[in-house]
Amino acid sequence: MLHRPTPPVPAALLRVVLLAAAVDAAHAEAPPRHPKEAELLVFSDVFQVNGIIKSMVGPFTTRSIRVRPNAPPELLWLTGFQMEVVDAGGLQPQSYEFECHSNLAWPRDDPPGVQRPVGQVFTLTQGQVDVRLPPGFGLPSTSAEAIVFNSQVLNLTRPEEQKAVRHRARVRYVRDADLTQPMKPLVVTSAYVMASLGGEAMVYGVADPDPKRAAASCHAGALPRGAPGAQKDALGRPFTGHWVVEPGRHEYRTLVTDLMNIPYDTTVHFIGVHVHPYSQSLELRDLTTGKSVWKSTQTTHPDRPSLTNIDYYSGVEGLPIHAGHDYELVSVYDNPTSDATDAMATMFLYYLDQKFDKTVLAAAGANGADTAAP
Ligand SMILES: [Cu+2]
Repeated sequence: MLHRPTPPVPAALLRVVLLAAAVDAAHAEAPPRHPKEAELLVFSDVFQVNGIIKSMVGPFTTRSIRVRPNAPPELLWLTGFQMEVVDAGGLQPQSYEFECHSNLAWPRDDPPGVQRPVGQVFTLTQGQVDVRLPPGFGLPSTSAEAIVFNSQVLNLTRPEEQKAVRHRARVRYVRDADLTQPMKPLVVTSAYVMASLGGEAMVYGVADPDPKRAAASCHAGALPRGAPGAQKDALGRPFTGHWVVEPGRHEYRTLVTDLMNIPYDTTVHFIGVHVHPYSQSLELRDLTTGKSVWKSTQTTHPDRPSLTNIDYYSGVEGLPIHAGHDYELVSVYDNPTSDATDAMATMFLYYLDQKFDKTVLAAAGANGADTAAP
């Protein structure tokens, strides 16, 4: 998980479904493209797959990219991201079972006058490999920024496999200069489920929770082998966003109010979801109202640990979100095997940026603000 501190569809909702039978298909559905949308093609290095590669620990590529490398600096709107697994030559489609995740991230330093809460631009995961913001919405950027492309290979299903594959991704964007109507700016924040590594269930960041918050207590869990270390909450207690899932069905909760850090009442127009195989659902709940904000469901192949679908949200109308409310994430995993597996459960929330000032970014671009990659 890459975090900095450490989508008109009919009505408001568009569910994107990649059928179980289509795990090797080239395309999932995404919302309609913007009439002026362009794409940048990006390739990972060649990944050699020799047997099983667990989640989050396989070979990966990290590289800085410029969306319009040879053009003068200008204001751009990032509108979507799509990936395919291909052979080493870059042309022949291969199974999505070789996709762990593909990320686009902002450079380490934001342009002057711009503050982005998390580093994420877009994250794709096996089961959710083709996403687009709703029509008329974008993530503002400048062509002078070196955006970071990161892609990691996976193989949970083919122990005998000996194969070289690459990830081929498309970064979707619209030039501000091509617009006839202004884009609505979105900003990304995130929320993720965590396990307590302190030996007992704890509420993230809260020492003495009231009963409502106490119900969103992180379960006591363990780090999978090879996973990076723990992160500490404001009270110095260890947690992890990547935990071990024992056989059977489990429900995990986390209080995510502080992680989301919503600065004002606004609306969410896109939610990307990152989970691992055997995840069944991930729901964002408003603890203040007691209502569900949105729930994503997932499908794992009936015979093997391969995600065939992860729902995401992309809506023009949006989902109201409030600065003074408490929120929890509820993740359900059902591990049908007799062995432990591992989990992550993250929502990337894209809310309407009410403070966006186009002139600030335009000025940064015009000055050629050459931002460094992490
Ligand atoms: Cu993960």
